Amino acid sequence: MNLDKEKIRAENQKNSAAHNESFDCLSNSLTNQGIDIASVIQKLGEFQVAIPSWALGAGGTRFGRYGFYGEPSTLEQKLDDVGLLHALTQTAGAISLHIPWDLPEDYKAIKERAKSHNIIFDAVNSNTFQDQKTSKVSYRYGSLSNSSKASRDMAVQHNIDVIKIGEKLGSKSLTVWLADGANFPGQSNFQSALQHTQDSLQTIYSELPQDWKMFIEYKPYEPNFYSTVIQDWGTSFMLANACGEKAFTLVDLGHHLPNTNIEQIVSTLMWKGKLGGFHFNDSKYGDDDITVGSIKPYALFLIFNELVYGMMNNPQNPPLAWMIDASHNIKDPLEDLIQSLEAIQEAYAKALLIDRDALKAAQLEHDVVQCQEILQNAYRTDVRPLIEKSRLDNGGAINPLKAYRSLQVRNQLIMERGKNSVASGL
Ligand code: RM4
Ligand code: MN
Ligand code: MN
Repeated sequence: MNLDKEKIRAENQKNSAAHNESFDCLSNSLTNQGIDIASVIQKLGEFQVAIPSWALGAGGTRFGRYGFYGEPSTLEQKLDDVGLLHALTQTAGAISLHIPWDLPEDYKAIKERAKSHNIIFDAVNSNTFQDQKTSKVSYRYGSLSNSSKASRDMAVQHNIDVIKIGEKLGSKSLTVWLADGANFPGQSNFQSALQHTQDSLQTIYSELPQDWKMFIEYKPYEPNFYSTVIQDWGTSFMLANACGEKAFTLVDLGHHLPNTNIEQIVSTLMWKGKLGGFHFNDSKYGDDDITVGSIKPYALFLIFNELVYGMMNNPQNPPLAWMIDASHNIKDPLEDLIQSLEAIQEAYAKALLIDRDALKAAQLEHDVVQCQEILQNAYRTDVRPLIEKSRLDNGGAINPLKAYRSLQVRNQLIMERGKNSVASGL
């Protein structure tokens, strides 16, 4: 289905009085503080986040999966869902595909469909954590790191195939996330596993088109519970350096041990010009993949503080590929993604409000109290009217969630697709 612009406009009519009132009030107060509101609103509009194809259906856990009615069961329908999100929010202008969950059949039709929704193809993700029915060998004991050459070769070839698929769609980057590791001490030799991984990544890298990037994602545990080959940012950074200047580290917010200072990792990588991609989600314990900002919104704000600082001060770091990597069992996936997009925009907007000159001065004076005041003054500002304004200016909904419900989008999807359609993926 397509969301008619007229319908969104009609929804906005209902909310415009309340929006205008809160926007006027906030813009007066921010202008008095010397903030250039127009530039903040423009930056918010430019900030586009890719939606992963696997977040459009309900995710599962190892205890089961509760599907959601009207899930997209084809790649075309997944594109339609991202199109709906983009029409409402104007911030979801890209999709990230996972191969082979999303194998395109008719490339021309797929590209046209994406174009009709005004969405582009972001990073393509390879999958060497599941054996396919046609696989001749297994990833049971690893893929790029496997001690068996046959398994490594198959994983390398898969990544090269994924690049080829991405090229046909107009993607410009490959994300490699490895499940490789060990479940028990002694199971594998750490150094050989790392050496094999480096060799395999270098082979894949040598097949990367000139204008492409490779993102290397790290994760400390799961599905292996004793060790993961690319366990942390340092390992990813080291491998990216071993590959070359088109290889970068990818930070996924859920891929850290509890209480890790993620903002400091972000800062270090940007300073080195090696932060390439970013996966948003939130978590309480591990890689929980729940709605962005639902558990630790202040941590997200502090991360955005470093991202904004890096975008302003680190020309050595290329523009980042932003993606939501969330998926869970309970909510309507589209409502969940709308909430995540809102949380991302909110943290970004707050980080844009930080008075950076004042912060620098307070840091140099060692005025610790003032440093905290400056950060928290930005954090405590209710920036939602700015986000509403940016969406409104770009043809989106003032309140996407309200509009989604009032336009009965899910009911229409169920009518089109049937109640029991199931999305491919996790
Ligand atoms: C992993 C990781 C990857 C994602 C898979 C589905 O934990 O976050 O980015 O591709 O999950
Ligand atoms: Mn991820
Ligand atoms: Mn993950």
